[in-house]
Amino acid sequence: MASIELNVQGMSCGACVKHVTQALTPLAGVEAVAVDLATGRVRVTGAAPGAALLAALDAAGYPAQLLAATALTAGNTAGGGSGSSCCCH
Ligand SMILES: [Cu+2]
Repeated sequence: MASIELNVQGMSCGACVKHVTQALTPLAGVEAVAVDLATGRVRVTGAAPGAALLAALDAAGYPAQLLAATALTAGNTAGGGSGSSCCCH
């Protein structure tokens, strides 16, 4: 089973983890979603294309980059601000 690892920005609490999980789980080809809040990493198991995962996360308010499986150069993302405030409160 293939898996894709993502670096997800903006997750700061358990509710964010839930949001991210709920954004990814219904997508076609997603078998399992494992979120690591501490590192901001999400591992998606299944055949879902990375672009669909990124689009779903973006729509949910969590910009993400692919870490593995595809060399997508995320050079121009609006990063920088490591916000400590939670997006979902
Ligand atoms: Cu949160």
